[in-house]
Amino acid sequence: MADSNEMTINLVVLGRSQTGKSAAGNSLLGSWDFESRRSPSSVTTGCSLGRSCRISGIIRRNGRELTLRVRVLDTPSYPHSGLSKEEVRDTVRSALAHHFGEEGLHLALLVLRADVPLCPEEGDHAIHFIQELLGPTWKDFTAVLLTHADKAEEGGFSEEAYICSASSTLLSLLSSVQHKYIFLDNQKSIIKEERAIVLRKILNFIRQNNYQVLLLKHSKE
Ligand SMILES: Nc1nc2c(ncn2[C@@H]2O[C@H](COP(=O)(O)OP(=O)(O)OP(=O)(O)O)[C@@H](O)[C@H]2O)c(=O)[nH]1
Ligand SMILES: [Mg+2]
Repeated sequence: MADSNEMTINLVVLGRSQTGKSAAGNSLLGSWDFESRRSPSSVTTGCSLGRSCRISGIIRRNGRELTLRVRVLDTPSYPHSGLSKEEVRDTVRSALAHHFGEEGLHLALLVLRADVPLCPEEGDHAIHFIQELLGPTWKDFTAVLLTHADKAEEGGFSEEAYICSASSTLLSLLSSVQHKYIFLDNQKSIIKEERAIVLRKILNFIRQNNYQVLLLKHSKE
């Protein structure tokens, strides 16, 4: 996981089209590695790995400061405007095995828009897809990233009020991942301080899971 001074965390962003997966990847990396734009068709068509530079001031262990490195795998959406479910699944599966096969995955971030309700069928599809990718322990390795927090706020919802009014589908999803969720305004989190807050939350989730990693092997079906 880390040498004595450094720790690397491996993350993947998953979710529907135009939810802000690539933007979230950029926010976490503090870069513009991934193409992110509004579009009537799915923008990301393949997986790509982005690496952050060394980040200090985020994590301490045994009284010592560690340097953090973040690796994020950006993925095509599911469902996708131009790829079948099987194509997306196989692409993501093989990229996970390729990039994180040896070190393992710390956390999958299921990206949902905070300003759009999560409906039952959509929730089921997302869960089924993550289950297929991560296997039976998916709940331990999944957190929900609620992007467009700025839009939800414009609608008058603080985080607390948002959760009180959220759809039962979202609440049940949050409950199944042990309430690991983060609100994110991708337009703001490129700011260093905002990014540090989000990274600390992610590290907390990883700590809660005892720094376990999910080992993802190539599999043929
Ligand atoms: N206001 C606001 N806009 C956002 C936020 N996150 C993403 N966006 C915008 O939403 C649009 C789509 O973002 P992407 O990052 O391309 O979304 P994606 O999920 O990667 O999209 P696909 O690759 O097409 O699946 C872009 O114009 C982003 O700037 C956010 O938190 N707030
Ligand atoms: Mg994208």
